[in-house]
Amino acid sequence: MDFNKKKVLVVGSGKSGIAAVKLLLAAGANPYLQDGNTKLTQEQMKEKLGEVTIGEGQNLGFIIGDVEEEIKGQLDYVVLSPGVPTDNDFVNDLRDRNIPILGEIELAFTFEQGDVLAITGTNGKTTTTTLLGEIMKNYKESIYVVGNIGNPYTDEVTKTEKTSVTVAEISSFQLETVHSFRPVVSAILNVTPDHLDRHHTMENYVKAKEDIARNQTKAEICVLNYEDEYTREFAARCQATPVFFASAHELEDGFYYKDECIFKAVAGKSERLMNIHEMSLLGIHNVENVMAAIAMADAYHVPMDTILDTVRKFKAVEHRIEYVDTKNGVDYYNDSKGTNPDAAIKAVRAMIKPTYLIGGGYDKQSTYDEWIESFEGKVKALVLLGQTAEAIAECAKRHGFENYVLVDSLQEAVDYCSAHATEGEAVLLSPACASWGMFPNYEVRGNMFKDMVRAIK
Ligand code: UMA
Repeated sequence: MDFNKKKVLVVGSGKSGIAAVKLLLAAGANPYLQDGNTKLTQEQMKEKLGEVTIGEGQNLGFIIGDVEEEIKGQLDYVVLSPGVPTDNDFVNDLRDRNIPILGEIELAFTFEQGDVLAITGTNGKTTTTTLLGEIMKNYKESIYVVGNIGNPYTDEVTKTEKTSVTVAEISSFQLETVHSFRPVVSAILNVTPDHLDRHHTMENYVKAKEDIARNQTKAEICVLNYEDEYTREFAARCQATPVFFASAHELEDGFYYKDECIFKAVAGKSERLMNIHEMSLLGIHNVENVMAAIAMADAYHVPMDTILDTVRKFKAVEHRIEYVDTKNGVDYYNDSKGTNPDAAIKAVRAMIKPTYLIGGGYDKQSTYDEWIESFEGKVKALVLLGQTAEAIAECAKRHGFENYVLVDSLQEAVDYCSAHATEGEAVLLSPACASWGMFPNYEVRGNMFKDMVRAIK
């Protein structure tokens, strides 16, 4: 795709939009950076962009709020940031004008020179992507770890070369706007209800996830979770060759977990790879993430010794059931990345001690019943904040869980827990909700939590 001299509207001035504009400028395009947040100023947008080189005859425009008709009429392409809904009136209008609409991932991929290994799924993406990135770094020199993990693909792609490998964490938001994106190895880790405010139906959400493999062929691999009904069924329809991993079934072919060990099976013959106590990650969900990363690296012909050595050395990623500190005999864990009920259930399951659970946040129209049911006597008190606090409290009451308290801020939640939790108990921030509304993202929420915990006397 040639962007030279093309007029391109980049929607959203977050991380992705900023990186996309830089890439487009380097490619000779005339980008407009637009943001729907009318509280922003052009100065702030320029500040976010930092210093950029604008070539002779090249233009860079900044738009806050509505885009003028005249500009819309001249556009060659539109690039959407992942957070921009693809079906709002603004995007529909641009689509009706037959302007090609690409996501930031699609834009980056048109510049990709090497191979791409890509991971999606409702939960486990960041851990699997980080681990696979580490495995690849121990195998090859030029490895780029990009995408939803927090590092825009457009920021890295111009560094890629024929022999490099890009390991990409791809969200359902990002998959809605891919067209030619084609990983040599893909993975769908699991699909449970999430982001239904954006995708509206589970069907749309599943379809977005499946699109990670839409351009793959049988010569390429798609790693799938055998225990998840959506991904198991997808294997039959998948364009790529499916490779399963399973945490509760012994497989004839694929990777599976049995008797605390991970096995690789080929045509019914199993080879034991490792005992899970050799690794430091906790919980069966992490065994699945590890099996997915092993399966992907194996599909890319990385020697098994290199793969397993990396798995053994790998530590949990930040904000994912991350141990913070012990204060007055109480263990504090940060699971700010538990942004949906399924992820939060996994964190509750991984807790061993009676737990004060801090939850609530942005309303993605999730249901909380299964999360509350997973407490099983382990959660001593539920401390709720954010837009969803009351809905979660109602749900808890329906399930007979009455020991909840509503607070106005994260600081108040931490204060409540430190005042009530006693020696031998634990405090877990695992909100089951996104951070948006109260915090810019889950990282900020997690870091604030950690600072507050460290400040406890
Ligand atoms: N905006 C508009 N119009 C809209 C919506 C948003 O102009 O209709 C503007 C906002 O005012 C804001 C900007 O767009 O200025 C934000 O863009 P964005 O929401 O796409 O956020 P980025 O900073 O570009 O970060 C995105 C991902 N964010 C989302 O998908 C919401 C990051 O994933 C990702 O790390 C980053 O690109 C780099 O690829 C975060 C995330 O929360 C971690 N992802 C969700 C999740 O994991 O559940 C999907």
